[in-house]
Amino acid sequence: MTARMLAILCAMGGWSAAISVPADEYRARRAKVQTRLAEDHGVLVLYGDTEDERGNLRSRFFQEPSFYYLTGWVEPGAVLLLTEDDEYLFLPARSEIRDTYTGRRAGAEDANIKSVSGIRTVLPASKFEITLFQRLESAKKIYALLNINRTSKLKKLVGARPIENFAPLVFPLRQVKSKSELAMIQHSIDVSVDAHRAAWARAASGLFEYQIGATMVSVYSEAGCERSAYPPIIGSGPNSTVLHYNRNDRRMDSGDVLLMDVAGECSMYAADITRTIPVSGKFSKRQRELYDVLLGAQEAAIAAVKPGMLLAREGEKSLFKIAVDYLNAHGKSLRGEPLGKFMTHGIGHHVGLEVHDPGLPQMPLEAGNVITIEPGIYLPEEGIGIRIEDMLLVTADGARVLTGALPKEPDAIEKILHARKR
Ligand SMILES: [Mn+2]
Repeated sequence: MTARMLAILCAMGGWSAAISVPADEYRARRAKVQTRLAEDHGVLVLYGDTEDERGNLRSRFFQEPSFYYLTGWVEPGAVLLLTEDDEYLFLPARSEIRDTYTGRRAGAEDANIKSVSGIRTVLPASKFEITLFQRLESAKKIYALLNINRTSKLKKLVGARPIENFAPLVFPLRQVKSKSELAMIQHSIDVSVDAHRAAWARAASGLFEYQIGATMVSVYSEAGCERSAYPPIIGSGPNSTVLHYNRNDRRMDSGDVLLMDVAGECSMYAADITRTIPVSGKFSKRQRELYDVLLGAQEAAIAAVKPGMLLAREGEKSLFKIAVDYLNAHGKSLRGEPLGKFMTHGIGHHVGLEVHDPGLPQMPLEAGNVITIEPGIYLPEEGIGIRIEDMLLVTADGARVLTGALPKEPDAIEKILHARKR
């Protein structure tokens, strides 16, 4: 879906219908987990986040991603209990005082709670313990996401019974994106591309990095996205060489490159996009030379993406190695060193409900994965850092670039910068 189609749908009031995961899909995800639970007579206890954990004063409440993946439930304090043949959602008791602060929250006693939640049995949180113990009578295993706070809470309840990590069951499911997830990811990408274009239109010497940040965040906020997928990284000149620079408080100079690693999270799904442009509108000879090498490395890695390849640093299937080999074979530092060692981070990661979605680098890619390919070279001595980051959908026999609407060829970038009204 294009940004324009989406804007039309929004104007028609069709937003939530166009961009959401159907209730059936959440049920199907739980059913997949239940198949696994049936195999080893397991019970899953999944705690949603509470407001104490995530809802501090600086951020609104956001649901724990795997909990959200299986339920779509966005209110705090819920617990999911899944057995091979049953499902329960436990909700905190409603409180009128709390509701005056937060607005009315759902409660287990609500008449429509089954259809609102899509879960077969919804009970008040006070029924959690007794229900868990009933279901544990015939169970052999307890699965939970291992997290210090939540695991200790559960351990107190179940005593000596061992708790198994749920992550290896749910993470592989989350790694393969559905059609509806891909539509939501594409929407996050489209509005983030718009944010980059707005930044390009504004970038100029004399401006502070945070002003570029303000412009970018406002674009995806205007589009209804709930937050940045990660703190915007806007590094000019020497700051472009700092990988997770996010103070964004330097005034830009005309000879700088400007590295922008910025994207929104919309309807819970993240984007992750980096481009590097010349503040003046034209790359210097050296900047252009390095940019061309890095783009070549990125294109070599992208061309190699297909099921079976790895994000890992080692091995013959390593996409990282393809990029580094290319860097080593092209261009040099001022001291004559090959450029590979200046790529000081990994080649990419999975993206989804989290910007760094679950996925171990040594796990072979499979169709349906959404990943980044983001080589970078960072030369502090020259004050030049360049990263180009695209998002890709791994397909049956290759990959499709999802962020292709944002140019990365240096001529195309310069042309757009040149056309700015000044
Ligand atoms: Mn990234």
